[in-house]
Amino acid sequence: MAYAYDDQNIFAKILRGEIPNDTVYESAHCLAFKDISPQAPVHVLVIPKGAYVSYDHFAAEASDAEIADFSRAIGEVCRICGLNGAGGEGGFRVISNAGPHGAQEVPHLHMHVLGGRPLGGLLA
Ligand code: DGP
Repeated sequence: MAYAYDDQNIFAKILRGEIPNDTVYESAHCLAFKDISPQAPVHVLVIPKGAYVSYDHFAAEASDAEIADFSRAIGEVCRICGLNGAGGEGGFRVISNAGPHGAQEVPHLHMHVLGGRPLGGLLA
């Protein structure tokens, strides 16, 4: 299927430097910045620099380099923010909303990285 990307979405504007962001991490293919409306002590959004609407779009059309970089970026954000999912104390959640059923607000692929408190059950 064809994926339509709206280059006027707020994250496209952040990537173009048209609106500011609080950057946590940047790599060749990704930018990670603090969510404007944090739901936890750590709430970072990791986005690819490429024009992808959602994870299925990204998986279908991104290069292997972009996919690897995105995966590494999420791990780097966890490391930078002191989140550790490998047992013991703490932990985190990575989630990506897509489309109307996923309650996606911004139509540019983003992973929410949440942590710093017990997050409770996944489904409300
Ligand atoms: P979602 O529902 O998954 O599309 O979440 C979009 C998130 O983007 C939401 O948690 C709030 C955040 N957000 C919206 N506008 C801005 C913005 O201008 N700057 C930042 N940093 N975050 C934003």
